[in-house]
Amino acid sequence: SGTKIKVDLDSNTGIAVMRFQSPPVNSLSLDFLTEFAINMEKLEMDKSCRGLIVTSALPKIFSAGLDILEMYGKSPEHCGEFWKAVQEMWLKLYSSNMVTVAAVNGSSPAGGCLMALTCDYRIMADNPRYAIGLNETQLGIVAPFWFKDTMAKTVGHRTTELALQLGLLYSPQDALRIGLVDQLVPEEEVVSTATETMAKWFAIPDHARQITKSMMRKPTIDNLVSKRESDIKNFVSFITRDSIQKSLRMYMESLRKRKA
Ligand code: CO8
Repeated sequence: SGTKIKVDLDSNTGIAVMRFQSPPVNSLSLDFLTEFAINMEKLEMDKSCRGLIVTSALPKIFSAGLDILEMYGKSPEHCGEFWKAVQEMWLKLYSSNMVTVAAVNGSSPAGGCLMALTCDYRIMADNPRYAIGLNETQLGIVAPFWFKDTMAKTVGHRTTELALQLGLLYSPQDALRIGLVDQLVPEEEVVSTATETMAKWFAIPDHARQITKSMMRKPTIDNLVSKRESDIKNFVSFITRDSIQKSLRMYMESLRKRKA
C-alpha cells in the first residue's frame, strides 16, 4: 500500500476514515488516484465497514483537485491513462454502497469539489479563507458532463449554470447557502461531526438506503459508463491542444506569482 492516503477502519463503529496526506496540496495525481481506488475496493468488500469519511491530514487544504502536472506536457497516452483514473475515482465514490461523508477541512477547488460532491453528505469548516467550487473555466478548461451532472444533481440547474460558466469558488457560507455543502462547523469539529452524522445514517437499514441511493444516482452513473471511451478521447484531444496547454501554463504561473 502507498503513503498518500491513510485509512483507519474502526470495526466497532463500522466507520473508515480516509485521510489525504499528499503534500503540498493533496492534488489528485495518477499515483494518488490509484491508491485511492485500491483503498475503495478494499473497504467496499469489507463487511465490517458501513461508512466512509474522507478528509485531509494537511492544514488548510482538502484537495487542490486534479494534479495539473499530469495534464501539462504529457503524452496523449499518459493523459488518457490519467483521465481513466479520474473517471474511476468518481465511479467508485458516487456508486459506493457505504455511507460517504466528506469532512471538508480546507479549500476544495475543481476535482477536490467533485470528490466532495460524490459523497452522501458534506460538512465544511466554517473558515472564510477556504473556498470550494468547480472553477475549471478559470483555468481555460471545461468541466466534463459528469462533473456538471454531479453539481446539477446537488444544487440545481440554474445555480450550476452560473457556477460553472463563471468558474465560481464559494466561501463556506455561500456554499451552504446554495446547498453545495450541507453543514458548517468549527474547523476542529469537522471530523467528529462527520462521525456523529454517520450514526443518523446507520440507523437506516443498509439495503433500503443503498437501493434508494442507487435509484437516485444510477442514470448519471450509467451515462458515464456508456460513454467512457469517448469521454477519454475528448479529454485527450482537448487537453493536448496547444492553446489549452498554454492556458494551463499561464494558470500555473499565476499561482506562482500570487505567492511572490
Ligand atoms: N496541481 C498541481 N500542482 C498544484 C495544484 C494542482 N491542482 N495546486 C497547487 N499546486 C502547487 C502549486 O503550484 C505550488 O507549487 P510550488 O510550491 O512549486 O510553487 C504548491 O502546489 C503549493 O500551492 P500554493 O502555494 O498555491 O498553496 P496555497 O496554500 O497558497 O493554496 C490552493 C492552495 C488554494 C489549493 C491553490 O494552490 C490553488 O488554488 N490551486 C489550484 C487549484 C485548481 O485550480 N485546481 C484545478 C485543477 S483542474 C481539475 O481539478 C479538474 C479538471 C477538469 C478536467 C478538464 C477537462 C479538460
